[in-house]
Amino acid sequence: MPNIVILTGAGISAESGIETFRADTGLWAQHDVEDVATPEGFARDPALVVNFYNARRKAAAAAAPNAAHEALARLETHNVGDVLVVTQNVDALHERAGSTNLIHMHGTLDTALCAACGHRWPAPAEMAPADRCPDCAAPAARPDIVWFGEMPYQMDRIFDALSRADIFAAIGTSGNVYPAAGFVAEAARAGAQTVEINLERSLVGSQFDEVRLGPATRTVPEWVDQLLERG
Ligand code: BJW
Repeated sequence: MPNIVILTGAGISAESGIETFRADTGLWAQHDVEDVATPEGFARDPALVVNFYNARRKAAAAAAPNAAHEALARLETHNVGDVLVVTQNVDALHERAGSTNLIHMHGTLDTALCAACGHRWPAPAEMAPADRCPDCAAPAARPDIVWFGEMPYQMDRIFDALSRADIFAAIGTSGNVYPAAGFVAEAARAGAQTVEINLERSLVGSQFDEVRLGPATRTVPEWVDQLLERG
Protein backbone atom coordinates (compact mmCIF):
# COMPACT_ATOMS: atom_id res chain seq x y z
CA MET A 1 0.00 0.00 0.00
CA PRO A 2 1.45 3.38 -0.96
CA ASN A 3 2.25 6.08 1.56
CA ILE A 4 0.36 9.17 0.43
CA VAL A 5 1.27 12.57 1.87
CA ILE A 6 -0.96 15.52 0.97
CA LEU A 7 -0.04 19.13 1.73
CA THR A 8 -2.95 21.57 1.63
CA GLY A 9 -3.06 25.36 1.65
CA ALA A 10 -5.60 28.16 1.61
CA GLY A 11 -6.76 27.32 -1.94
CA ILE A 12 -8.55 24.16 -0.79
CA SER A 13 -10.81 26.22 1.49
CA ALA A 14 -11.31 29.11 -0.98
CA GLU A 15 -14.49 27.62 -2.44
CA SER A 16 -15.86 27.26 1.09
CA GLY A 17 -15.70 31.07 1.26
CA ILE A 18 -12.49 31.39 3.32
CA GLU A 19 -10.09 34.05 2.05
CA THR A 20 -6.63 33.07 0.82
CA PHE A 21 -3.56 35.14 1.73
CA ARG A 22 -1.87 36.21 -1.47
CA ALA A 23 -4.78 36.80 -3.87
CA ASP A 24 -5.13 40.44 -5.00
CA THR A 25 -7.96 40.90 -2.49
CA GLY A 26 -6.63 38.32 0.01
CA LEU A 27 -5.75 38.68 3.68
CA TRP A 28 -2.27 40.12 3.02
CA ALA A 29 -3.82 42.85 0.84
CA GLN A 30 -6.01 43.85 3.79
CA HIS A 31 -3.55 43.47 6.69
CA ASP A 32 0.17 44.01 7.11
CA VAL A 33 1.65 40.54 7.64
CA GLU A 34 4.27 41.99 10.03
CA ASP A 35 1.46 43.33 12.24
CA VAL A 36 -0.77 40.26 12.45
CA ALA A 37 1.40 37.19 11.77
CA THR A 38 4.64 37.71 13.70
CA PRO A 39 5.49 37.41 17.42
CA GLU A 40 6.78 41.00 17.25
CA GLY A 41 3.41 42.23 15.91
CA PHE A 42 1.63 40.43 18.76
CA ALA A 43 3.99 42.00 21.33
CA ARG A 44 3.34 45.48 19.87
CA ASP A 45 -0.45 45.25 19.64
CA PRO A 46 -2.01 42.07 21.08
CA ALA A 47 -5.57 43.39 20.67
CA LEU A 48 -5.09 43.90 16.91
CA VAL A 49 -3.79 40.34 16.48
CA VAL A 50 -6.39 38.70 18.73
CA ASN A 51 -9.18 40.53 16.88
CA PHE A 52 -7.74 39.47 13.49
CA TYR A 53 -7.94 35.84 14.61
CA ASN A 54 -11.36 36.32 16.28
CA ALA A 55 -12.71 37.43 12.89
CA ARG A 56 -11.00 34.50 11.13
CA ARG A 57 -12.44 32.07 13.75
CA LYS A 58 -15.93 33.43 13.11
CA ALA A 59 -15.54 33.10 9.32
CA ALA A 60 -14.17 29.55 9.64
CA ALA A 61 -17.02 28.47 11.92
CA ALA A 62 -19.56 29.75 9.37
CA ALA A 63 -17.93 27.85 6.48
CA ALA A 64 -18.63 24.26 5.45
CA PRO A 65 -16.22 21.69 4.01
CA ASN A 66 -16.36 21.47 0.21
CA ALA A 67 -16.03 18.60 -2.28
CA ALA A 68 -12.21 18.76 -2.11
CA HIS A 69 -12.06 18.30 1.68
CA GLU A 70 -14.64 15.51 1.35
CA ALA A 71 -12.66 13.74 -1.38
CA LEU A 72 -9.52 13.63 0.80
CA ALA A 73 -11.54 12.20 3.69
CA ARG A 74 -12.94 9.59 1.28
CA LEU A 75 -9.40 8.68 0.16
CA GLU A 76 -8.47 7.97 3.79
CA THR A 77 -11.47 5.72 4.44
CA HIS A 78 -11.05 3.63 1.27
CA ASN A 79 -7.80 2.16 2.52
CA VAL A 80 -5.89 2.33 -0.77
CA GLY A 81 -2.87 3.59 1.12
CA ASP A 82 -1.62 5.23 4.26
CA VAL A 83 -2.95 8.79 3.90
CA LEU A 84 -1.54 11.73 5.86
CA VAL A 85 -2.95 15.23 5.30
CA VAL A 86 -0.61 18.03 6.38
CA THR A 87 -2.50 21.29 6.28
CA GLN A 88 -1.18 24.82 6.57
CA ASN A 89 -4.76 25.95 7.15
CA VAL A 90 -5.97 26.97 10.57
CA ASP A 91 -9.64 26.23 9.82
CA ALA A 92 -11.12 22.84 10.80
CA LEU A 93 -12.64 21.93 7.44
CA HIS A 94 -10.53 18.78 6.93
CA GLU A 95 -11.57 17.24 10.25
CA ARG A 96 -15.16 18.39 9.75
CA ALA A 97 -15.12 16.54 6.40
CA GLY A 98 -13.87 13.39 8.15
CA SER A 99 -10.06 13.35 7.76
CA THR A 100 -8.48 11.89 10.90
CA ASN A 101 -4.79 11.44 10.04
CA LEU A 102 -4.18 15.17 9.95
CA ILE A 103 -1.48 17.60 11.03
CA HIS A 104 -2.17 21.33 11.43
CA MET A 105 1.41 22.47 10.87
CA HIS A 106 0.54 26.20 11.27
CA GLY A 107 -1.76 25.69 14.26
CA THR A 108 -5.50 26.02 14.58
CA LEU A 109 -8.10 28.66 15.39
CA ASP A 110 -9.88 26.25 17.72
CA THR A 111 -7.32 26.26 20.51
CA ALA A 112 -5.66 28.94 22.61
CA LEU A 113 -2.05 28.63 23.73
CA CYS A 114 -0.43 29.91 26.94
CA ALA A 115 2.75 31.76 26.01
CA ALA A 116 3.98 31.28 29.59
CA CYS A 117 3.55 27.52 30.18
CA GLY A 118 2.56 26.02 26.77
CA HIS A 119 -0.83 24.77 27.96
CA ARG A 120 -3.57 24.54 25.27
CA TRP A 121 -7.33 24.80 25.72
CA PRO A 122 -10.41 25.24 23.49
CA ALA A 123 -10.43 28.84 22.27
CA PRO A 124 -13.56 30.85 23.09
CA ALA A 125 -15.32 32.39 20.08
CA GLU A 126 -13.86 35.76 21.17
CA MET A 127 -10.42 35.65 22.76
CA ALA A 128 -9.21 38.74 24.68
CA PRO A 129 -5.56 39.75 25.02
CA ALA A 130 -5.58 39.56 28.83
CA ASP A 131 -7.21 36.11 28.99
CA ARG A 132 -5.67 33.99 31.74
CA CYS A 133 -4.32 30.49 31.21
CA PRO A 134 -6.67 28.00 32.93
CA ASP A 135 -3.62 25.98 34.02
CA CYS A 136 -1.00 28.46 35.30
CA ALA A 137 -3.22 31.60 35.54
CA ALA A 138 -0.71 33.79 33.66
CA PRO A 139 -2.41 36.52 31.55
CA ALA A 140 -0.56 35.09 28.55
CA ALA A 141 -3.19 33.63 26.20
CA ARG A 142 -2.41 33.83 22.49
CA PRO A 143 -3.94 32.28 19.38
CA ASP A 144 -2.46 28.80 18.77
CA ILE A 145 -1.05 29.89 15.42
CA VAL A 146 2.47 29.52 13.98
CA TRP A 147 3.67 32.98 13.01
CA PHE A 148 6.67 33.90 10.86
CA GLY A 149 9.91 33.06 12.63
CA GLU A 150 8.25 30.33 14.74
CA MET A 151 8.75 26.60 14.27
CA PRO A 152 5.80 24.86 12.56
CA TYR A 153 4.27 21.97 14.51
CA GLN A 154 5.14 18.26 14.24
CA MET A 155 8.02 18.75 11.81
CA ASP A 156 9.70 15.46 12.83
CA ARG A 157 6.54 13.51 12.00
CA ILE A 158 6.12 15.38 8.70
CA PHE A 159 9.71 14.85 7.52
CA ASP A 160 9.50 11.18 8.53
CA ALA A 161 6.32 10.78 6.42
CA LEU A 162 7.93 12.62 3.47
CA SER A 163 10.98 10.36 3.63
CA ARG A 164 8.67 7.33 3.19
CA ALA A 165 6.23 8.89 0.68
CA ASP A 166 5.29 7.09 -2.53
CA ILE A 167 2.87 9.83 -3.61
CA PHE A 168 3.06 13.51 -2.62
CA ALA A 169 0.37 16.04 -3.56
CA ALA A 170 0.30 19.77 -2.85
CA ILE A 171 -3.16 21.30 -3.13
CA GLY A 172 -4.00 25.02 -3.19
CA THR A 173 -0.76 26.40 -1.85
CA SER A 174 1.32 29.13 -3.50
CA GLY A 175 4.80 27.87 -2.55
CA ASN A 176 5.74 31.14 -0.89
CA VAL A 177 6.18 29.89 2.65
CA TYR A 178 8.84 27.51 3.99
CA PRO A 179 9.30 24.85 5.21
CA ALA A 180 6.05 23.71 3.46
CA ALA A 181 7.29 24.92 0.04
CA GLY A 182 10.29 22.58 0.42
CA PHE A 183 8.22 19.44 0.97
CA VAL A 184 8.05 18.62 -2.76
CA ALA A 185 11.84 18.47 -2.91
CA GLU A 186 11.97 16.22 0.17
CA ALA A 187 9.35 13.87 -1.27
CA ALA A 188 11.04 13.77 -4.68
CA ARG A 189 14.34 12.91 -2.97
CA ALA A 190 12.56 9.98 -1.34
CA GLY A 191 11.39 8.79 -4.79
CA ALA A 192 7.75 9.88 -4.50
CA GLN A 193 5.57 10.69 -7.50
CA THR A 194 4.66 14.36 -7.02
CA VAL A 195 1.57 16.21 -8.17
CA GLU A 196 0.56 19.83 -7.80
CA ILE A 197 -3.18 20.62 -7.80
CA ASN A 198 -3.88 24.34 -7.99
CA LEU A 199 -5.68 27.08 -9.90
CA GLU A 200 -2.34 28.15 -11.31
CA ARG A 201 1.25 26.91 -11.06
CA SER A 202 2.84 27.72 -7.70
CA LEU A 203 6.30 29.21 -7.19
CA VAL A 204 7.67 25.65 -6.89
CA GLY A 205 5.46 24.18 -9.64
CA SER A 206 8.41 23.22 -11.84
CA GLN A 207 9.54 20.70 -9.19
CA PHE A 208 6.44 18.48 -9.57
CA ASP A 209 6.16 15.47 -11.90
CA GLU A 210 2.59 16.46 -12.76
CA VAL A 211 0.49 19.62 -12.50
CA ARG A 212 -3.32 19.61 -12.53
CA LEU A 213 -4.87 23.04 -12.91
CA GLY A 214 -8.42 24.04 -11.98
CA PRO A 215 -10.62 24.70 -8.95
CA ALA A 216 -10.03 22.26 -6.10
CA THR A 217 -13.69 21.20 -5.91
CA ARG A 218 -13.28 19.71 -9.39
CA THR A 219 -9.62 18.66 -9.56
CA VAL A 220 -9.29 17.02 -6.14
CA PRO A 221 -12.30 14.66 -6.48
CA GLU A 222 -11.05 13.75 -10.00
CA TRP A 223 -7.56 12.95 -8.67
CA VAL A 224 -8.94 10.95 -5.74
CA ASP A 225 -11.28 8.98 -8.02
CA GLN A 226 -8.31 8.06 -10.24
CA LEU A 227 -6.30 6.88 -7.21
CA LEU A 228 -9.26 4.80 -6.00
CA GLU A 229 -9.79 3.26 -9.47
CA ARG A 230 -6.09 2.33 -9.61
CA GLY A 231 -6.59 0.62 -6.21
C1 BJW B 1 -6.76 27.60 -5.41
C2 BJW B 1 -8.12 27.99 -5.39
C3 BJW B 1 -9.08 27.02 -5.72
C4 BJW B 1 -6.93 29.70 -4.86
N1 BJW B 1 -8.66 25.78 -6.04
N2 BJW B 1 -6.38 26.36 -5.73
C5 BJW B 1 13.99 32.80 3.12
C6 BJW B 1 14.02 31.55 2.52
C7 BJW B 1 13.35 30.47 3.08
C8 BJW B 1 12.62 30.62 4.23
C9 BJW B 1 12.59 31.86 4.84
C10 BJW B 1 13.26 32.93 4.29
N3 BJW B 1 13.06 34.00 5.09
C11 BJW B 1 12.23 33.62 6.11
C12 BJW B 1 11.95 32.32 5.97
C13 BJW B 1 11.09 31.48 6.83
C14 BJW B 1 9.63 31.84 6.72
C15 BJW B 1 9.22 31.98 5.26
O1 BJW B 1 8.92 31.01 4.58
N4 BJW B 1 9.17 33.18 4.74
C16 BJW B 1 8.83 33.40 3.32
C17 BJW B 1 7.80 34.50 3.21
C18 BJW B 1 10.10 33.63 2.56
N5 BJW B 1 8.92 30.75 7.34
C19 BJW B 1 8.70 30.71 8.64
O2 BJW B 1 9.03 31.62 9.38
C20 BJW B 1 8.08 29.46 9.18
N6 BJW B 1 8.90 28.94 10.23
C21 BJW B 1 10.14 28.49 9.98
O3 BJW B 1 10.65 28.54 8.87
O4 BJW B 1 10.76 27.97 11.09
C22 BJW B 1 12.13 27.54 10.94
C23 BJW B 1 12.28 26.15 10.38
C24 BJW B 1 13.50 25.77 9.88
C25 BJW B 1 13.70 24.51 9.35
C26 BJW B 1 12.66 23.59 9.35
C27 BJW B 1 11.48 23.96 9.86
C28 BJW B 1 11.27 25.24 10.35
C29 BJW B 1 6.70 29.75 9.78
C30 BJW B 1 5.72 30.09 8.71
C31 BJW B 1 4.40 30.53 9.33
C32 BJW B 1 3.38 30.90 8.27
N7 BJW B 1 2.32 31.54 8.88
C33 BJW B 1 1.16 31.94 8.06
C34 BJW B 1 0.19 32.75 8.96
C35 BJW B 1 -0.26 32.00 10.15
C36 BJW B 1 -1.45 31.11 9.87
C37 BJW B 1 -2.72 31.89 9.62
O5 BJW B 1 -2.85 33.04 10.08
O6 BJW B 1 -3.63 31.32 8.96
O7 BJW B 1 0.53 30.78 7.48
S1 BJW B 1 1.58 32.93 6.64
C38 BJW B 1 0.35 32.26 5.58
O8 BJW B 1 1.01 31.64 4.45
C39 BJW B 1 -0.33 31.14 6.38
C40 BJW B 1 -0.41 30.06 5.35
O9 BJW B 1 -0.55 28.80 5.98
C41 BJW B 1 0.87 30.22 4.57
C42 BJW B 1 0.83 29.61 3.20
O10 BJW B 1 -0.12 30.23 2.39
P1 BJW B 1 -0.93 29.37 1.30
O11 BJW B 1 -1.77 28.38 1.99
O12 BJW B 1 0.00 28.88 0.28
O13 BJW B 1 -1.93 30.49 0.72
P2 BJW B 1 -1.70 31.53 -0.48
O14 BJW B 1 -2.76 32.57 -0.36
O15 BJW B 1 -0.31 31.99 -0.55
O16 BJW B 1 -1.95 30.66 -1.79
C43 BJW B 1 -3.23 30.15 -2.11
C44 BJW B 1 -3.07 29.22 -3.31
O17 BJW B 1 -4.31 28.60 -3.57
C45 BJW B 1 -2.65 29.93 -4.59
O18 BJW B 1 -1.59 29.18 -5.20
C46 BJW B 1 -3.90 29.90 -5.46
O19 BJW B 1 -3.61 29.75 -6.84
C47 BJW B 1 -4.60 28.67 -4.95
N8 BJW B 1 -6.05 28.68 -5.08
N9 BJW B 1 -8.18 29.29 -5.06
C48 BJW B 1 -7.33 25.48 -6.05
N10 BJW B 1 -10.38 27.29 -5.74
